[in-house]
Amino acid sequence: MLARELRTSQTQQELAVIVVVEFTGEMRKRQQLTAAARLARTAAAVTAGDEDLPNHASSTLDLDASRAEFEELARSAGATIAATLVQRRQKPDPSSLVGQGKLDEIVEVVASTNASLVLFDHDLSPSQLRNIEARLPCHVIDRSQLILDIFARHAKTSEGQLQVELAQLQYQLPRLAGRGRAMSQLGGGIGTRGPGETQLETDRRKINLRIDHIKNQLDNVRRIRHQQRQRREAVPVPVVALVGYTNAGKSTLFNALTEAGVLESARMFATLDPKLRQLQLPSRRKILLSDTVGFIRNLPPTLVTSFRATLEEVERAEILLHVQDAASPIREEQKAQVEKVLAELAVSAKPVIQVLNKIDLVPAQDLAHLPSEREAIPVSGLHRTGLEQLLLAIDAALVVDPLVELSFRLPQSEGAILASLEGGAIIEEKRFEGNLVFLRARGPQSLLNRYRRFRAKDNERLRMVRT
Ligand SMILES: Nc1nc2c(ncn2[C@@H]2O[C@H](COP(=O)(O)OP(=O)(O)OP(=O)(O)O)[C@@H](O)[C@H]2O)c(=O)[nH]1
Ligand SMILES: [Mg+2]
Repeated sequence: MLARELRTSQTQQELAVIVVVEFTGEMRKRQQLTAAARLARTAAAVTAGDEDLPNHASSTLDLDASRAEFEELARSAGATIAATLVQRRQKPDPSSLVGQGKLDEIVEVVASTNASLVLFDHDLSPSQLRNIEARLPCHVIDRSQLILDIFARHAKTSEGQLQVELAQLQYQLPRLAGRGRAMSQLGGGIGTRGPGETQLETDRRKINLRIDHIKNQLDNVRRIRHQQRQRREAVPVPVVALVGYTNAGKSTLFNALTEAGVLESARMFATLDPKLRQLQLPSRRKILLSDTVGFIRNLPPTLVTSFRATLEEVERAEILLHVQDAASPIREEQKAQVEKVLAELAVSAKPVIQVLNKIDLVPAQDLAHLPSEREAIPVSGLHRTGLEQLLLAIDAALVVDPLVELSFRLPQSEGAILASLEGGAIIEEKRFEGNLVFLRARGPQSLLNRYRRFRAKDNERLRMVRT
């Protein structure tokens, strides 16, 4: 299949040289971003998280952390790391990104380690990619291509696979187009179609056809999803979406909360397709909990678009749980990155519950540096601690279908209704009066309203209940 040929997944079990680059000019931009994130902390934040961001971590720590993150990405893609080279410069070199001196060094290291792959922790323009490849006997893959490759490995449903393929093709196209132009000049006026066209131009046309085909298929898949959703919304169950940086522990927490068997993995991006499970809160109200794909800094824009379906649940969620890795040295930066993506999705006005996951990994003396329990709920998805407080916080934040208290008097023969009330509400009081049952129930308005015809008129109580 065309996508298989084009897919950049040459990375299986490959020996890779990693090149981590940091441009001091770009760092300044990142600091501005962190400052912007502080401003963006909206009044809507349920936990009123107003903790001050600490001064931006020193840039050395920054570089170490992003190097470790990229190495983990490379391993997720199946690469074995032969060597890591670090380059810091003021701004990117237009023709080779890293500059001639560094490129010479990369060539040497590739030769001495026999690496079959060079991975750049930065995107390369089509011409940079060509220039670097011209100097090397092996494949060169940039950051976006690597992330796409990992996405491709983890896409499980046909929708996910289509989305990844679309993103890969869209990423390939300009790179191929650049080379295609050069080739057609060599071809010399033979024309752009027909038997005389170059292989790359044929490829480009095939890619465009394939892109159109995938878009059609995706439209169909989405239409079906939309119909399923409408059916689901006939019985309104609010959606609560887990969001967060990749590897923060969203799927682990999702599992812990729902006991559902969703794939957990130490590899990054283990979740690519939306996961949705129903769950009952302490108030007996039901929610749909949605697990999502992890966010990462510099997510390729084509991916953000292609993964819209994954993030659709985020867009329609009533509450977001922002899961953070409390033990990560760059937690604040990861948080800012996630908030940036949320802002792009125009969902930053939604209530957000901040969750500090992996609290079990935080040494006691460091706990004081984290936001207080009032601002962010400490949990361990792995050890299943703090879950009760988290469920209570979700309950408190839920405004649709508020909790009400109502008394009923109904015949004992109405077994189905009794079971429905006892299953869906908290029974505060229950007594038998001959053939009748008196019940005082606290639960979701939608449920209690359904049986209003059995309201106990003599002792009527209908009031909002604080959760
Ligand atoms: N110690 C500890 N490890 C955890 C905890 N929660 C998750 N982990 C580990 O962190 C790793 C990543 O967990 P996942 O649940 O796959 O993370 P995720 O956020 O879903 O990752 P993506 O789907 O890739 O974005 C796994 O190795 C988990 O076992 C926790 O509370 N404590
Ligand atoms: Mg996951």
